[in-house]
Amino acid sequence: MAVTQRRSALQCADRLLSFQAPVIMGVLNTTPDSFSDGGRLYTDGRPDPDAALDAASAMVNAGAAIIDVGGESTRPGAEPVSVQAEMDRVLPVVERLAGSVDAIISVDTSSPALMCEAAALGAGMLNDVRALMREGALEAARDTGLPICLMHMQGSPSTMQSAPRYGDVVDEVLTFLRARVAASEAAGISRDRLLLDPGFGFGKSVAHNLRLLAHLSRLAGEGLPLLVGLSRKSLIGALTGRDVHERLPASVALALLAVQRGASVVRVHDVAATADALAMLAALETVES
Ligand code: 9MG
Repeated sequence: MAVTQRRSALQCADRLLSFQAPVIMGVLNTTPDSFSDGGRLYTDGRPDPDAALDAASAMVNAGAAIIDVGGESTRPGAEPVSVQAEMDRVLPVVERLAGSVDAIISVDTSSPALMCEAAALGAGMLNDVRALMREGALEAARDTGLPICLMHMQGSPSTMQSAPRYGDVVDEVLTFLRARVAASEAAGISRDRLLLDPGFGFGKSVAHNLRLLAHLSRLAGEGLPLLVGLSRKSLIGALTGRDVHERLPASVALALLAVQRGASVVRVHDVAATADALAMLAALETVES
């Protein structure tokens, strides 16, 4: 039987990210229209780097090892944003955070220009919901030298939830991610810089999301760290009837379920509550069964 070798750490610019314990990635949206916390970091209609620093520091103090800074809303139905608008939102925040927070700064972008500029300002990771499919993204990401999260999405944010269709969602996500790993390697990005993400909620029905979560260990079997984002997503609304601001308990439960099924990194809004839940899991794992 093949034994999957799991990586124990990842070099993220000048910081080492250890996978000895599950990693929490805190979400920092610089968008005015994000689905759960849009506009929170705005003062007088502009992104406020000091407010971003306060929010990031609070997440780091609560247990986040990565802060994911995004300037494009990818909620279902979101309209595309110009690269310039995305850069204007994200770069001042990356510049303010890098060197000031004790965490890796990840940049959630598909834009090659933003990848390069953010890396030059001190970002330590790239998170691309389009898996480096935009023209020039493979080369830009390669040249940053940073680790990259490749995520699966069916369609685009503006239309992806209208009628997602799969034969077998797990097989198709796996096939797509393998192809993107191969494309990355062909472009000169070594496999040991990559993380994989099934893209919960990105062109998936509730049934698709549940099936992916149930079979997450198959994706973990690829031997690359798995990053999973389920926090406050619409499947929770569909299954509980809860509004986006009432989804903390279910979000924490899903983070725990994902880690139990092989996720190395959980992308969350509610860092402190997630850290407490993961501490309970870690305590349980110290007991011999
Ligand atoms: C930006 N973004 C929103 N949801 C996400 C998810 O589930 N995974 C990743 N990698 N990025 C996400």
